[in-house]
Amino acid sequence: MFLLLVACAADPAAIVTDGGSWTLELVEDVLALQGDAHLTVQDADGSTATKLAVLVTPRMDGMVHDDTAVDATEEAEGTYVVALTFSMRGAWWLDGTVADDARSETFSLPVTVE
Ligand SMILES: [Cu+2]
Repeated sequence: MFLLLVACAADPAAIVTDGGSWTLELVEDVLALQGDAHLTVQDADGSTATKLAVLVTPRMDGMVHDDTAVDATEEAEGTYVVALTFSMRGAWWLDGTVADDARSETFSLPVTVE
């Protein structure tokens, strides 16, 4: 009998904000030390989520870097772009908040910086 091992694709999983209102996905497979990250955001019903305030703070497990929160801007409907600078390569998290007029929810999205 064959055991088929399927490698995990680099395609990052979609992340749901802690209140369940929005689903975020990173467009890029990996991020550069400096550059734009694009996040697509959907409502709970799967429709494009527009006019949100999205704030992103890079974080690395077990390390202290001088990382500050950066506002994302809506580049296209439901796609938010944020200019990030990472101080080293490796496994990072994009911690952040998504908010509309009624609520604010948090997320943590794993990313690889090369
Ligand atoms: Cu580090």
